[in-house]
Amino acid sequence: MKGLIYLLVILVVIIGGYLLLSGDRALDVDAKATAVDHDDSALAENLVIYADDGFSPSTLEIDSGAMVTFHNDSSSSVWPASAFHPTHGEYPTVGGCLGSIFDACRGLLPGESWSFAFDVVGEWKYHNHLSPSEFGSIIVK
Ligand SMILES: [Cu+2]
Repeated sequence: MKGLIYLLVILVVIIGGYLLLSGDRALDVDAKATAVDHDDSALAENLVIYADDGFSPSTLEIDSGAMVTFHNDSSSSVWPASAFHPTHGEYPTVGGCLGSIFDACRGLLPGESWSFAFDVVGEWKYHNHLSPSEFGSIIVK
């Protein structure tokens, strides 16, 4: 009888310990998955990647007011700016360093990002001011 009680106590400790540990692990995995999902959605939203072969996607469609992040994933600097080179005045806003506020106003080093919110509906072409034959467009609905 005493042996049976010891066996039951040991079983309860083992099963309880297992449930406790696996429960903690499940919580950790959930927390990590949530954090990664959050980061991914923030990054995936309206992201233009500049690589050594140019801007991708070359055309991006967004809602008015949305922010677009230009990320330099290349080995050289990139300077996103409104068409047309060299006046940069197509995006119809005054200010910025040349013709409009849609202008990073400097070269972004490899690994750097620059974000801009588009408030004007239309199709807006842009280019790399440091290599003006590379361009893309943002369609704002
Ligand atoms: Cu330019």
